[in-house]
Amino acid sequence: MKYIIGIGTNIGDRKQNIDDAVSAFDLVPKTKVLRRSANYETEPVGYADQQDFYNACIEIESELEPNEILGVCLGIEAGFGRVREIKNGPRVIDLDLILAENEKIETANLTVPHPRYTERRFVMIPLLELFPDGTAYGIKFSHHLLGIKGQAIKEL
Ligand code: PH2
Ligand code: MG
Ligand code: MG
Repeated sequence: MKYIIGIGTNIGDRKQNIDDAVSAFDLVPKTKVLRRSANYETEPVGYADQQDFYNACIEIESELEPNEILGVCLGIEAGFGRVREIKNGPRVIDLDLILAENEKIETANLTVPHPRYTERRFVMIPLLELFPDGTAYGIKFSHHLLGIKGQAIKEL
């Protein structure tokens, strides 16, 4: 199955953090990174008083199940030494499972598609780069961009 992972970072060397996260996905068994968006410098959303983020999206292909991919994301985050403090606050790396092809999942630990991705320019713009016609795995998403106010973003 193919997955879209959203990557975000605003602590330390943000470009290096994204590179390291992508390399980490490539080391996961039965998993390969298919495509990677550009990096984007983005205004913080939800909690303003912090450094700008770098964001990107990758498309991976894996034989692992969605809940296993969630575990992979949390494991890589832990490997970066991520500590969870302020909600929406600074983080060395954040790996969010955005799409699992066109599957809909709602369990205690995991909601896919990601419940807020259509409200976030820092996810939608990299996703649109990967899917220029605005449809991913049959899910049309690009029209949601019209509803997003503010959230400055710059391709790097
Ligand atoms: N992640 C958040 C909250 N706010 N803002 C930007 N620009 N980029 C993010 O990745 C981000 C955010 C929660 O995960
Ligand atoms: Mg996030
Ligand atoms: Mg997260």
